[in-house]
Amino acid sequence: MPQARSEERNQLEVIAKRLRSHIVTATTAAGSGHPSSSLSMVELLTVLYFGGVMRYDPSNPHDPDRDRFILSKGHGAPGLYAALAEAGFFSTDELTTLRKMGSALEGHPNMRRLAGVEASTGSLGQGLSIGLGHAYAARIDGRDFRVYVIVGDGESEEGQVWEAIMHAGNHNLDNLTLIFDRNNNQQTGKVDEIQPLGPLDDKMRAFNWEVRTIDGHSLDEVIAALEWARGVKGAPQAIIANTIKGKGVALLEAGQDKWHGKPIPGDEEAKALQEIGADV
Ligand SMILES: Cc1ncc(C[n+]2csc(CCOP(=O)(O)OP(=O)(O)O)c2C)c(N)n1
Ligand SMILES: [Mg+2]
Repeated sequence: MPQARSEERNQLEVIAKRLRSHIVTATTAAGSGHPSSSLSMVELLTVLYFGGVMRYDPSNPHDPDRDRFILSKGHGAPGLYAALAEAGFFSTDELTTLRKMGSALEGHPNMRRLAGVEASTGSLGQGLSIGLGHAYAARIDGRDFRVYVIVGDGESEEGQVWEAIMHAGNHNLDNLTLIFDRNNNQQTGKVDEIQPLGPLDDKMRAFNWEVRTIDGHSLDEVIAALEWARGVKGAPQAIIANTIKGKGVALLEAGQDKWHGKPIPGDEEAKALQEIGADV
């Protein structure tokens, strides 16, 4: 790897650790929230916001030419907030106001209260349809912005997700990238034991999407996949990111089907932060 490239890559690793650390401290301070669901998408958020993928300007958050990121699995809000704060949309000091009365950092993202949030999500299944609308708007308005949506694998049981997939494929929306956070777990157990998604890649191809499956915790694979997505013409792109729910914290990784929506207890926090290895 050339020198400059490897320095950027190291910087991304540092940012990923910072995001993990913010996720843990904010949810533990709140005494509620979804750290494990946030931790599984840290590398995805890191590359989208800090890997030169998305075009955005925190001082002009409504720029019509900005790229859009929509967190359809809105309960992963602590992850989104950590990325937005590190990106400069608001101060990282605010992160520990998560879920407190009066804070704009609500349990689920509220686009009316926080710059950088593109869609108010949390009711699962809706984000891809919203992203589809933005992608269409770009086409109609002749703008070249791109739209990225992260959907959970449990969330993919929602029918509306498949309506949006069908529509985007039929209408060749190549400015739309869907990333599945494929952590194999949902709220009450394993996706495959509740509602198996089957061969997701074949299903997406059948809906006229281009597909790639990656290790969602490999920064290099995430970088390469998002680069690939930007080059695809004539079809929307799906990235199936294989991830681990609670990635980076042993306690959560060991019980991926048991920690949904639960913060790390205060007396386990220091250990978790040590495991993450963040120096924030
Ligand atoms: C329409 C709707 N139904 C149920 C819920 C409650 N709920 C919140 S998170 C979740 C599980 C989501 O699992 P998944 O999409 O796999 O996300 P993960 O946390 O694993 O990343 C459920 C059922 C919700 N928020 N919205
Ligand atoms: Mg899941």
